[in-house]
Amino acid sequence: MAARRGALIALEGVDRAGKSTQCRRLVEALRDAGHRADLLRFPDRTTEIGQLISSYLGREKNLEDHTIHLLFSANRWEHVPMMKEKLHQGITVVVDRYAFSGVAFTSAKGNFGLEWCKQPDVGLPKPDLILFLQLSPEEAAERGDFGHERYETSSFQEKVLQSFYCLMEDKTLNWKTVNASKSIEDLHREIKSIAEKTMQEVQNKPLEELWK
Ligand code: ADP
Ligand code: 2DT
Ligand code: MG
Repeated sequence: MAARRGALIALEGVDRAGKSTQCRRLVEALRDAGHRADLLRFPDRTTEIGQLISSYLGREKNLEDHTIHLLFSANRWEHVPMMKEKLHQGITVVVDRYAFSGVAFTSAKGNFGLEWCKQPDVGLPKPDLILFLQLSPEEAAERGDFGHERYETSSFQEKVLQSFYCLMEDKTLNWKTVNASKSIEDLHREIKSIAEKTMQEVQNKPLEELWK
């Protein structure tokens, strides 16, 4: 029998929903519980492509809308060999944003159909679980102001949210919505329990391809 594989778990949600906080807590807790787990964030701003993306987000550089979309996707593809290797070695990979942010943000610009936006990410490792951290714009506002990066405005974020809802209608994906207005600890406990259940369920199943 093939060795048990790790699970691919993505966290998505609106700005300030707590994705980065929960990703860190989840990986720590899984490791404390004796699982092998690693964290990845997209965009990964440390690679050459990531640095270009970072200067775009920081408004130091302007890039044409299709171009930046493809760079965000390329930034995921450059990690695929390493992600597959980890998963097949039994390491659970937690990702802070994934292709769903890619599609939601570009399609929120208008003039971009969801299908076009999805194409570059077709065939990426398919997440076994996508946790959507749901938080109202009012509650997000209580967690501090927007930063100064591109996309950080309430009107744009509202469009992004509508695109996420469209993507969540795809029943071939394992979306789970969690209430992100809970305390960090309560939300963490809920996420850890869903993650461990998924890890158990998929360990003997083949890794699938996204949107294929
Ligand atoms: P995201 O990565 O989704 O943008 P972060 O994890 O960076 O969100 O959290 C945004 C801010 O909200 C941070 O200051 C963080 O400490 C705070 N925060 C995160 N989760 C919660 C929570 N459950 N309740 C209250 N504040 C939170
Ligand atoms: P953070 O680093 O704070 O998460 O912000 N984005 C992200 C895209 O437009 N396309 C993508 O494919 C991804 C992964 C969301 C990163 C910003 O980049 C946006 C917010
Ligand atoms: Mg974050």
